[in-house]
Amino acid sequence: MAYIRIPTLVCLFLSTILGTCTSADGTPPPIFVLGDSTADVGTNSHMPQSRARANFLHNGIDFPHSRPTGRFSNGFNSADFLGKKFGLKRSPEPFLSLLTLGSRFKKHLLKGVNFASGGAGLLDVTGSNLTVIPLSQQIAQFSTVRDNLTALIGHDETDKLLCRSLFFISTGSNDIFGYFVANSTIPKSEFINILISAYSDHIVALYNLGARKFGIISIPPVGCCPSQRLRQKAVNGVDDCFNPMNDLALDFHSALDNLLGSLTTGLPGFKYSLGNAFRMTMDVIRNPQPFGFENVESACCGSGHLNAQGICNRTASLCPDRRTYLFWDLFHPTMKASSLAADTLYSGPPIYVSPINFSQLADNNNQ
Ligand SMILES: *C1O[C@H](CO)[C@@H](O)[C@H](O)[C@H]1NC(C)=O
Ligand SMILES: *[C@@H]1O[C@H](CO)[C@@H](O)[C@H](O)[C@H]1NC(C)=O
Ligand SMILES: *[C@@H]1O[C@H](CO)[C@@H](O)[C@H](O)[C@H]1NC(C)=O
Ligand SMILES: *[C@@H]1O[C@H](CO)[C@@H](O)[C@H](O)[C@H]1NC(C)=O
Ligand SMILES: *[C@@H]1O[C@H](CO)[C@@H](O)[C@H](O)[C@H]1NC(C)=O
Repeated sequence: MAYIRIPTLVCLFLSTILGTCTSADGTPPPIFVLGDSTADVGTNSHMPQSRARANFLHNGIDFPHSRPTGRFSNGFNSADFLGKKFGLKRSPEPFLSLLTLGSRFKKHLLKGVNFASGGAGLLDVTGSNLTVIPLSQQIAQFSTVRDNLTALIGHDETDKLLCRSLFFISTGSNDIFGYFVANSTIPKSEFINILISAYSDHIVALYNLGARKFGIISIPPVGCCPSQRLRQKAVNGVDDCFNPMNDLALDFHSALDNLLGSLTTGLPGFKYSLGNAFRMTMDVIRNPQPFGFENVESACCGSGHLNAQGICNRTASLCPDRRTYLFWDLFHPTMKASSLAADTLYSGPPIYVSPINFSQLADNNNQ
């Protein structure tokens, strides 16, 4: 046989040089999701000992069949809406439920996996009191998935699959909550450095496992969530966002922006898109009407002042029109807010998502 076969090694070498991850047939990219409750689609429901769970009503009231699924939302969350943008029905399944799937494991694995765990953060200490899966452990789980993929389709195909996969990470809010709950004496700038250094380690670990395309969602104005408005009232006696927390979120965003820019030079083929959750949410809070929101201060589901003194559960009070609320419970956005966020991440302008948006991140013809 006298045909010339280009060795696989050369192809991989070339694709590294060119920094491209191509898909021959244009199939949607697999999606791997890591992070916290904004993206958890049932991880913590698999851990009965976890104190950060949402697998009970009124959570899930707007999910198909009004089913509580462990999502901290009245329905779908951002991971679901991002999944839809890339051709899935919703978010990929949680890692912990894939383990129970048996023979259907493979079919699901090839679409991607969701590792996000409510209460978790960048630091292992964050949420440790609640029993959650910190980011480092989520990455260890991803490493297992990579082994499973390798066993299914081999090394080369796994490398190719991961190269064109999207890795969405939504984390950091709980680290900031932790900083204030612990009344930490670490100076703020030093704390930001600790978080950014941890983020850098996590991204490099994922890169070393084959991840190339990162869709990163930074910290929203956590000081404006109903629970922190309560804190502001208690501490300073005024109705407003708790601004020290927002300042930290803002500083985190610029530090993360710098980090990602600098990682680009050291990691061949690394590609990212950074969603500015602070700015997108703040713009809605300052000017809610065009987005269809009528209440951007209270929780839709909860109890007490701003519906933020108690958690959302079956006996909590529920707002009449959930589509007009920004916040579902004392910490989390409504399904409507999550849908808007996903739209902006997918196709928004550079003020909200940069240097490219998530649709461009997935686009192989536009490297
Ligand atoms: C982001 O996404 C859209 C849709 O894919 C794309 O057409 C557009 O050029 C991007 N927007 C900006 C402002 O870069
Ligand atoms: C864990 O809980 C204990 C007691 O409830 C508290 O003193 C400690 O600060 C908490 N640690 C963290 C990291 O939140
Ligand atoms: C996935 O990989 C891990 C670690 O190699 C292994 O223990 C586990 O059995 C695999 N699961 C499946 C379903 O293949
Ligand atoms: C937090 O720490 C400061 C000084 O370190 C102290 O004055 C303040 O009372 C503490 N607040 C709480 C709620 O523990
Ligand atoms: C709901 O949560 C509140 C605290 O916010 C608690 O008092 C109440 O017992 C809970 N209801 C149920 C059914 O667990």
